[in-house]
Order: sequence, then structure tokens, then C-alpha cells
Amino acid sequence: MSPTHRLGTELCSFRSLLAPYHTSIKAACVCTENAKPCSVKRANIVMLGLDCAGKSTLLYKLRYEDDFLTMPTIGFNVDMIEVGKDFTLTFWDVGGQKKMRELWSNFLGDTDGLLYVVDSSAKHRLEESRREFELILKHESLKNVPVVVLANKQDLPGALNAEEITRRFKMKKYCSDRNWYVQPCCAITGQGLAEALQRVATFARQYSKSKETFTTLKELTLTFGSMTGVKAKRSKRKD
Ligand SMILES: Nc1nc2c(ncn2[C@@H]2O[C@H](COP(=O)(O)OP(=O)(O)OP(=O)(O)O)[C@@H](O)[C@H]2O)c(=O)[nH]1
Ligand SMILES: [Mg+2]
Repeated sequence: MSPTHRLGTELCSFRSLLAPYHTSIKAACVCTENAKPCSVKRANIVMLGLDCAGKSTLLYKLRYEDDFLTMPTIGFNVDMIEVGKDFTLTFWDVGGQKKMRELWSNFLGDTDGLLYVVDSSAKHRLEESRREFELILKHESLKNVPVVVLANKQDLPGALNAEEITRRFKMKKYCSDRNWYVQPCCAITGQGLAEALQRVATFARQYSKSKETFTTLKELTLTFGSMTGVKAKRSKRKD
């Protein structure tokens, strides 16, 4: 295990204790980032999925391109990955055990992308996973947020392929209001992970741009609205 990995683990366990304060952690991160002006755009990606789906294995493979012996996540792990020179994704890997799922909704504020991880070989748990997926998509904070479903554990015999996961998870129905994609992958070998990263980055970039445009339009409408309000009052006085 490399020193970076050890540090990662220590940070994870420390952060796990802070799980309920996720929103304030995000806010604190933004404050520190705002202190130094930089042109790097940042986006938040939330990783969800049942326990044992492979979320933490996946994040370590993506981040360190190395294997990592994971433990079930109690709380969450957080890591940043640069995509190109001007875009950084912050991944929030939240534990998927039943008790942890009750806390998922606390991690959804200010999200620019959802990475939902499925163990494609665990057929007996697919329906449970689909139900959780359906529930989480209904959350107000995830409205229009792009989704990448990772059909993980493609190396295992009998794993369902991306087309079958698309069908079973009713992607066309549940995600008709947003960008979505189903990527087959294997967190152990890393197969499909680069594609998944590119896809989630493209979606998150588009989504955060559309959020910015919406905010600008809203501000313009407010300014323009108040200006016309003043004008209307002035012309009323003249009359
Ligand atoms: N064969 C195979 N095993 C995998 C793959 N991805 C993860 N695993 C294994 O699945 C087990 C669970 O992986 P984790 O990454 O801890 O799962 P998790 O989704 O983070 O689970 P929670 O933290 O409990 O939510 C570990 O033993 C991993 O080695 C994969 O693509 N193929
Ligand atoms: Mg985990």
C-alpha cells in the first residue's frame, strides 16, 4: 500500500465521522477555493449504489490507477480528480448499506452528476438496486442532474450487459428529463472506467454551464425587472 493510499484511508475514516455535516463540508471547501482566484471549474459527483456494488474500489482505481482492499464504507469517502487542465471533479462516495441509504439525501445538495454503481452479477439484488435508484431520482435536488450508471463487475460470469441494465433499470422512463448513459465496467481491471470518467465530466460540464446560464438569466431578469419598475414609477409621477 502506498503512502498516498494510507493517507487516503485516514482521511476517509476522519471524514466518515463527519458524514452528517456533508453540506457544511462542501460549503467550507468552496470558501477555501474562493479565497484564491483560479480559472479551474469544479463540479460535484455523488456516487451511490447498494453496498458491495464496487463504489470505493472504483474510486480508488480511478484516482490512483491501483488496486485497493476496501472495507464497507461507513460514512463517505471524498476524492478529487482533474479532467483536463481546467476541470476538477469532486467524487463523494457514500456507503450503500441499508442504514447508510437513509442518509443519502443529505449528500445531494449542489450535485452536478450522479454516478450510480450496480453489481451486474448480483441478479438477486438488481430489483433492490433499481428501487433505490428510482427513489433517489425523485429527490428534488437531483432534478435534471445527469446520471451515469456503471454496470460494474463485468468480469464475473453471468454479469448482465449494459443493454440489459438499461432495460431493467427503466433508464428511458426514469431519466427522460436529463442526460444519461449506462457504462459497462470492471473496477478491478479498470476496464470502462476512463470512458465513464469522460462521460460524467462531459455531462457535469454541460450541467454546470446550464446552471450558470440560468443564474445569469435570473439575475438579468431581476435587474431588468427592477429597472422597469423604477421607470414605470417615474413616468407615473410625470403624469
Ligand atoms: N470481481 C469483481 N469484484 C469487484 C469489482 N468491483 C468491486 N469488487 C469487489 O466487491 C467488493 C465490494 O467493493 P466495494 O468497493 O467495497 O463496494 P462499495 O460499493 O464501496 O460498498 P459499500 O461501501 O458497503 O457501499 C470488494 O470485495 C471488491 O473487491 C469488479 O469489478 N469485479
Ligand atoms: Mg464503499
